[in-house]
Amino acid sequence: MSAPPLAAAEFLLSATDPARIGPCAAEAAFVGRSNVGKSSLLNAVCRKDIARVSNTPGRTRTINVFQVSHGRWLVDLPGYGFASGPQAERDGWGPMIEGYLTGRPGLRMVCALIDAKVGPTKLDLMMLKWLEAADLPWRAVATKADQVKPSRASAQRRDVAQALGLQAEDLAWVSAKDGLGLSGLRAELTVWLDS
Ligand SMILES: Nc1nc2c(ncn2[C@@H]2O[C@H](COP(=O)(O)OP(=O)(O)OP(=O)(O)O)[C@@H](O)[C@H]2O)c(=O)[nH]1
Ligand SMILES: [Mg+2]
Repeated sequence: MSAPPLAAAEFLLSATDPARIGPCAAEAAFVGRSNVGKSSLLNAVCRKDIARVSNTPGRTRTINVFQVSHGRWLVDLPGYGFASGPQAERDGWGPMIEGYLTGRPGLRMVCALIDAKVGPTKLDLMMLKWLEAADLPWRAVATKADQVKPSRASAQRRDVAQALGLQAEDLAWVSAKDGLGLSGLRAELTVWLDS
């Protein structure tokens, strides 16, 4: 049976303790630094405003689960790097996100969001290393691509990909604002949730 469209997604639950989130068949999560556009991207792929968005970094403070169909979830996570400085770097992204990511057997894909214009920060690179070490599948997604001048876009995509050790075509290049790249990402999400 093929999965229903992502537009069927509805808010299911919020949690701060990942151990209290029950099992599911398949889920895909959005991670990235505060303000990179995780909640906006979730809304954009679902074509509805279900996740809360804000100009202020640190908007999403809990693990927020959206159900596409029974047991098939999209998960919006709090951002990292909000409190900057050496302490924050040592702390990584904290027990909540780490606990979630390591405790989900149904986690099919981690969409790792990177700002298309800024490129990967030190914390972004640490996060990817961590995902690799934890043996979790991840997909690099460059957000806010509308903020890169069209004349710079292909060079910037190549540079950001290179900084991540990827080829340009292995870096999804999306904008929640103008819809760039969303249909491809929707198709991927549907496949992951269907598996
Ligand atoms: N230009 C542009 N702005 C965007 C895009 N996506 C998100 N934004 C803006 O970026 C800001 C942060 O967006 P959020 O979706 O709340 O970011 P987040 O990663 O969920 O942030 P936290 O929940 O704090 O971790 C908001 O002001 C959004 O309007 C995009 O594709 N293009
Ligand atoms: Mg958010």
